[in-house]
This record gives sequence, structure tokens and C-alpha cells, in this order.
Amino acid sequence: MERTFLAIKPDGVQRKLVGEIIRRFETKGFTLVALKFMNVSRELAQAHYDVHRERPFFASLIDFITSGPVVAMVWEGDGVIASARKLIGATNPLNSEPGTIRGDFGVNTGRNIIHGSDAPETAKNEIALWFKEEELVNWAPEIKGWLY
Ligand code: 3AN
Repeated sequence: MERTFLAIKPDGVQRKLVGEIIRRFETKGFTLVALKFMNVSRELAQAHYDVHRERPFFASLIDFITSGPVVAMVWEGDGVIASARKLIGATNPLNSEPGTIRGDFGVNTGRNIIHGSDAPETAKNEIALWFKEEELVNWAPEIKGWLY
């Protein structure tokens, strides 16, 4: 079963969107596997955004993601990586459709409320970076069976 890493960024937390965002993934039918409310160290932020190290916005990206608490989560389900990206919406607020999280709540490219892994390999690496194996909850198969 596929898993993805999602993080509600400091702007999403400050704007009290945590419940609204979690509700969207729950009602879609995905399964919560791990969740923690935490401050992000600069080391973790830099490791998470390592692919953007050379980009001009890297320093401001690190400042922003470490500026306040985030909600780090792992979600599971069929096609959850691509589906979560769809529910989140495009990075550029002018391209994020109404009905998506960014389309409904965001107007800024940098302060875009939520992060979602973009591919299976990234999801695997990000889950391992943010969570210890024992923090991932295994749902009992009979409960999971209600959905799939
Ligand atoms: P996404 O979060 O939609 O996967 P990425 O992976 O291209 O977008 O970029 C990672 C993060 O870097 C974005 N969430 C956004 O906060 C920031 N970012 C991307 N492009 C820009 C930009 N042109 N200016 C400022 N920040 C940016």
C-alpha cells in the first residue's frame, strides 16, 4: 500500500487550517499512519529541501519552514502520492484550482500551506527523514479491510 509524507507548514498552522486539511484527506478515504506537531530544526529543514539548495529562494524557504510549528504526517492509500498532490493543488497560486487546498486558501508561492511528496522515491526518503519506523502505526488488517 502506497504512503506519502505531508506537512502542514507554519502558515497553515497559524491560520488554524489543521483540522480542515486533515478532514480533506480523511474524507477522501486515506488512512492516517503517523502524525506529530513539532518545531523543525534548520538541519531537518535543509535535509528536507536539499534538492532546492542552489535555488535563489532556498534561504527564505528554510527561514519560513523553521519559523513556527508544523504538522508532519504520513498518509496511506491507493495512489495517495499523486492524489494528495491533486488535493493540494499547484505550487503557483495562479495555477491552483479552486477546490484544492492551495486554490481555496493560498495566494502566495512561498507560503503555500502544505507540502506533499512528489514521487514514490521522494515519499520513501521523506518519511524516513521525518519519522522513526516505530512512529508509523500499523492499522489492524480487519479495520483496513473496511476500506480496501
Ligand atoms: P511543491 O511544494 O508544490 O512540491 P516545489 O517542490 O517545487 O513545490 O518547491 C518546494 C517549495 O519551495 C514550495 N512549496 C515553495 O514553498 C518553495 N518555492 C518553490 N518555488 C518557489 C519560488 N519561485 N519562490 C519562492 N519559493 C518557492
